[in-house]
Formats: sequence, C-alpha cells, structure tokens
Amino acid sequence: MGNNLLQGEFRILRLMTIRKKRPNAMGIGLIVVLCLTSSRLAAGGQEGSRSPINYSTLQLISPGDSDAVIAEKAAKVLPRPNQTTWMRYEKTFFLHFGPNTFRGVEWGNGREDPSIFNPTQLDAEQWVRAVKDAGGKEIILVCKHHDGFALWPTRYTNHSVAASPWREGKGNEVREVAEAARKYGVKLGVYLSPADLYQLRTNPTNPDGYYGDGSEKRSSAIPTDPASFKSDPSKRRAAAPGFRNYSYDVDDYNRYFMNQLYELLTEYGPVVEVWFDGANPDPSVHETYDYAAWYDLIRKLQPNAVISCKGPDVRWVGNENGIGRTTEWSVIPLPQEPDTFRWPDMTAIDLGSRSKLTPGSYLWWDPAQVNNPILYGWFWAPKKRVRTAAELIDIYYESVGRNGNWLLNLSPDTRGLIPDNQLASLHLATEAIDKTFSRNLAAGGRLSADSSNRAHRPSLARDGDLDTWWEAAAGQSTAALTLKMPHAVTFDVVSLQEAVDHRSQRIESFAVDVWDGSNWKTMEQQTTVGHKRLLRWDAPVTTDHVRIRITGSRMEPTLAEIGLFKQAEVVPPPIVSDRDSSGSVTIDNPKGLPVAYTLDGTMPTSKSAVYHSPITMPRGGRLQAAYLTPGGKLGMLATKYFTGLSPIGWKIVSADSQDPSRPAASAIDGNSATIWQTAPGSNPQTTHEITVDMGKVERIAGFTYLPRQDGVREGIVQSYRFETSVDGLNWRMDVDAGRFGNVGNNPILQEIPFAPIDARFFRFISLQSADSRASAAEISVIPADGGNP
Ligand code: FUL
Repeated sequence: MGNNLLQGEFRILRLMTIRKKRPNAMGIGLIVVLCLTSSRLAAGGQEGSRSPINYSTLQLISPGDSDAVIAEKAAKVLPRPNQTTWMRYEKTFFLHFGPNTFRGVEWGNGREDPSIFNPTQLDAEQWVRAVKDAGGKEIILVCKHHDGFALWPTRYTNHSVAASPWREGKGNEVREVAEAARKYGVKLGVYLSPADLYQLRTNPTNPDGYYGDGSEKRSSAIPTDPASFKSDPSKRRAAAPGFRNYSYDVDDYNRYFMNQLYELLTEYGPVVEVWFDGANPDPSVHETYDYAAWYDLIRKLQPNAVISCKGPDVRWVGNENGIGRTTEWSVIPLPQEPDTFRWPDMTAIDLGSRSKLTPGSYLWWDPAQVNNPILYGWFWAPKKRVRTAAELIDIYYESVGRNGNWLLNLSPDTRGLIPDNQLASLHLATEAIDKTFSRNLAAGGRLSADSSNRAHRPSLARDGDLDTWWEAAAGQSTAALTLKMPHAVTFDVVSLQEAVDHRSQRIESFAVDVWDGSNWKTMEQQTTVGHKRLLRWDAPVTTDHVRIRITGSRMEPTLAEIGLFKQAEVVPPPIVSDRDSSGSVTIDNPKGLPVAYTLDGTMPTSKSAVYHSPITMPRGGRLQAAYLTPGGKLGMLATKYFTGLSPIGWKIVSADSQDPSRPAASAIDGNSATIWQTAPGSNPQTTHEITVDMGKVERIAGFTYLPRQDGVREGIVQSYRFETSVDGLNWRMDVDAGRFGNVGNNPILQEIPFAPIDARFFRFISLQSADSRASAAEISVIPADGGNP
C-alpha cells in the first residue's frame, strides 16, 4: 500500500468500520478507517518505505506486494462484529420440517397439497428445549424449503400453513418457534429457500407462478401492498412497527421473495442469521436472484444478522457430513470485491493458505459453517437412521474443533415432535462433550513463553477471556509456550484459540509436545488454529509439562485460550463392518469386552445374543450392538442398517459403458469403496444403463442406489428409471423418471420403494447425472419380505 501511495492517484475503496477494542459493557468500540487503494498498482515491494497496513475488514493484494506484505495484509483482516458474535455460538441447530416430512422425501416438487401438512402434536418448545439442552445457542428454522410451502401465514401466497388443516389454518410455526426461542434464550435464524418450486412458472398447480416468469424489473415498494402486487408494485403496505418502507427495482419473484424476507425479519424479533441455500431441484426454469437487493434489505432490517451460505458472512464448509477441513482459514481470498461476489460453493481442500493469496485477491473474513443432519437426510422419514452419540461426538471435534461452527439439524416427525431416538443420541453426545470440557486441567499450571509482547503476557491465555491474549514479541513469527503443572495431569484433548477478533487468524503451523521425564515427545503437528482448534488423542497422556510450539505464523502469533481436557469416560460403540458380498457382517472388538447385539430393532440388553462370529444378513436388516461392561452396563450403541439383497450369484448382463478401471461389476460387488463409472463423454443428456441378472426370481419391493462414497461428485445419478423382468426378455417399468433429492450434496443411500413384483433381472437407467457420466458404488433391490425392523 505504501508503494501505491507513492504512486499517487488514489481512490477510496470503501469506508469500513473495524473493531478497535474488545466488546465490553460500553458496547463495541468502533473506529472508521479509510482504506485507500491505488487504481494504478505499483510493482515491487520496498519494505522500508511503505506506510503501515491498518487492521481492516478487507485488504486487497496488489501486484507489487512482497510475500511479507501479503502475509501482513492477511494477518490484519478482522471479522465483522456480527461474525464475532456468531463464531462464539459454536454449536447451532437447524430444523427441517414441512410437507417433505409428510411425504418422506428430501426434496418436494411444489405440487404438494397443503392438506398434507397436519402435525397432530407440534410443540415448538420441545424443539427449542432440545437445542437448549444440547448447549445450542441458535436455532435456524426452515421457514420455506424448495417446495415453496410457507410455514407462516405469509400475505403473498396461499400456499402456506394458512391453507393447511394444522390448527385449522390458524397456525404460525415461525411465531411458535420464535416465542419458544425467546423463552429459552436461544437465538433465532431463518432459512428461506431461494429455489421455489411452487412458484415455478411451469408448475401446473400454480399457473401464475412468479419464478422465471420473465417479468420486467419494476420499482417496488417493500413491503408491497399484496392487493396490487402485480398491478402496481409501487404501492406499499404499511411498514411493520419500528421498521420503514423501502423501494427496489426488482422482478416479480424477487419482489415476492423480498416481501417474505420482510415479513420474517420484522415480525418475529431479532434474527441473527439468514441462510440462503444454493440448491435448486429444478434448474430448467431460469430466475435471476437479486442478491444485492436481498442483502441490502437484510442489513437494513436486521443489521446484526449474518448472511450465510450464499452470502458474504458465513461460508458453507463444502459437505453435509459434518467434516471441517484440517487446514481451515477464515481469511479467504476473493477474486473480486465482496460486494459483487456471488458466493459460489467453495469445496477445495485448502482455501486460504499462502499459495492462494495472489495479487488481485480481496482478503475477507468468511468463516466456515459445518452443517449436517442428525438423521441420514434432512427431513424425517420412518426408516431414516439416526447418527449415534459417538458419531455426533466425532462431528463436534471435526467441526467446532476445526475452526468451524457446527449446525446440526433436528427433524421432527409427522406428529411435529422430535422423536426420542434423535433426542437420546443428542443427549448422550452432549453429556459426554459437556463433561469433557467441564474441567480445564491447565487451570492450575503456569504458562511461560520464549517471547511475549509486554501488553500480552502468557497468563492472558489462561484467564477464560477470549478478548485478552498472549502475543509473541514484535517481529517474532514462531514461539514456544510451556505449561508447567504443579503435578502431573492426564489428558487427551488440547484446545487452542487465537485472538481472532483482535489479531485475525495467523498461526500456520504448530506442534504439541509433552515431557516424558527426560525428553520432549511430539504428540501432534497441525496447521491452522483460528477461533478454536481441538486435538483429540486415542490414548491419554500423563505429564506435568506441555509445550506448544508455534512453528509458522503470518505475523506475531497469539493465543487467547489454552486448555487441556480429559475425555469423559464413555464406553465407545463396537465397530460394525460393512456387509461383504456374501452378506456377512463382522464386529470388531478392540476392547475385548463381550458385545451384545440384536437384529430385530430392539435395544440390546445384557440378555441379548453375544457376538462370537460373523453375522449373516443377506436380506438386509438392522444390527444394533453395544459393549457389555464388567459392571453389567451397556456402552454406546452402534446401529447399522443393511438395505437390499446381498449380490450373491449376481452377474452383469450388460452396461452401456464402463471406464476400464471402474467396471460395471463394481456396482454389485457388495463393496461400497469400488465404483462403476461410465467412460468420459461429452453430452450431458446421454443416458446410461446397467442390467443385472440375480440368478433366481425374487419378490422385490424397491431398489437402492448407493452413490460413490469417495467425496467426488462425478457421475452421481440425479434422475433415473428402474425396470425389471422375470425372463430377461419382457421388461416392465417400475419407476419412470424418478429423482434422487439432494443427492449431490448428501450422497447417502437412496431407497426407492415400489409395489411388490417378481423379478430375476433388473435394469437401472441413469437419465441425468451431475455430468455426462454415470457412477454407482452399489445398486441392489429391496426384498418384499425384508427391510429394516
Ligand atoms: C441443501 C438442501 O437442498 C437440503 O434439502 C437442505 O435444506 C440443506 C441444508 O441444504 O442444499
């Protein structure tokens, strides 16, 4: 920037407010910084002559910036105040409930009759209590999913709870949740799907739909008078109490969407997060989302809210499995100014390391949000499996523990209540997490550092306050901190937090060592820290000296808090294998304890069968297993569903194409790690098919498709046809043009039921995939007499 200044010719990029001081009772101290940048960017970096780089919420890398300048700019990007509040929530919750719940699908089609929405016992307090009990700070309610059904009585469509039998059409789910949230001190967020299949121009049940109707942009009052929504959009409805009217130039759908936003953001109290989903089940109809106008309206109505996913404040981590990156930078380089950026999904393994910080990049605070459903799917359906407590605990360490916020979805069932099995898993996981972090074993120790800034001494990293911190002495980018305990402690979790709200994210690499009495032993080496980094070890260590070596940092490293913890004693679930091609399942038993199991859907007890040798389940079923402790208690439960017939004696009859390294036989080998994939093609319209001979006639009532499980999207089938035959000559169609909802983002096992029939052969046809290819990890059929108890 100094060179830019020397070149003269400045333009004001933006006025930015940055936080000067820590938030305190006086509120957040703000200073205004004029961020200047040159329109003629200079080359070369004369370190000596440059003017200081100020802390800011945005930095631009200029072509002449040296590596040191780039690192300094990155290390001086601060979060905005709304992000600071949000990052400290750590555990937040989603709630998906709507017509999809009543149809047992992940994506609706917009043609649902509102009469299907009829929960008999909906209790928003039960939902919010579940969040509160699990330590959740926020609930993000799906107010309208892709099907377009509004869960509040919006003035702008009849397709809402007002047209449903629930509470005789007088219900308002958003209000009930907002009130419950207020009562329990949980913050409210809203999810409003931009994709809206009810409004889709081609929806026969709503011929006047706005979505993609080709309407002109017109000057529109927000909120618009519903009576003249199309005839005279400039006519306004009275503003909500305490709010104003606004005007935007927008087309019909954007006006509709903004009026819904206005309702949600003005009638239910403070909203801390607005979540825009990028998914769209039917991209055949084009609509341009006026994101700039939406963001502007949100900033006016709820200035403290973060705008997430398709928005500037919070970034989707890139998967729906609850797994954060091990290198997770909250400072992200954008190829253009944030104001004009479209926030595409960012799924690369590394988004912000030094090699990504190239000239022309705008550096912006964009922290990760790790969203995942407690079920295998976002909406409840009778057979959807619940993640076990052990899985949830893992996800906690892989989200909150990797510099991300966790957004866990709960799914009420058709009664409108979160079922006991979800609550039980959540409760067990919460209990274990809370117990683990209830006692910081570093508390009694003395922390020293090989270098410290005088104002930021080591003890500030142990005072329980994220707004005070240790910082290395000026000019130091590495450091060693030693924690000396009065006596040995036993721990298996290390927690580190940088002072991100004051000094950005800086640490690029670090190691943790423990003293074994005569030597330092390195336990783990990692890269980023950020708001929080948790290291979790398989076996606890006992020591009275712990050393944290910061081996690389963009500028002087900081630590706001350090913690040592011992994981709560839980007896983990036994490890249940996948089913092999002969239908056998094994249970791994590293603990050497007896394992009790059931196959009938009941919880194992000390009286259940004890595992001795592989269990054969060729027709599918549910296996539940737990260790039996010497005291006669059961440990955590492992549950595994096996759906579909094992491919015993099956043969491929034909496949229209196969990549030589990914043969068709891999789709029926009972091994989810191997893949059938068609050869590369150029035409995305090409259909692909695979035909299988099961060797004998079976009575079947559905089929299953397991998408590839290697994290790659190539060839994942989105729509399909399924045919069967008894003799291989005469075929019948069992499903014509079906669709797997949300399979790209959430590539879980797809189970498609149909009326029972006899078949020896089946044919799976990919009508459309993510690209021109088709792929499958496994394809099978569901026996009519089988299924999961
Ligand atoms: C996805 C959607 O398509 C899912 O249905 C769900 O709402 C999830 C949170 O986002 O993209």
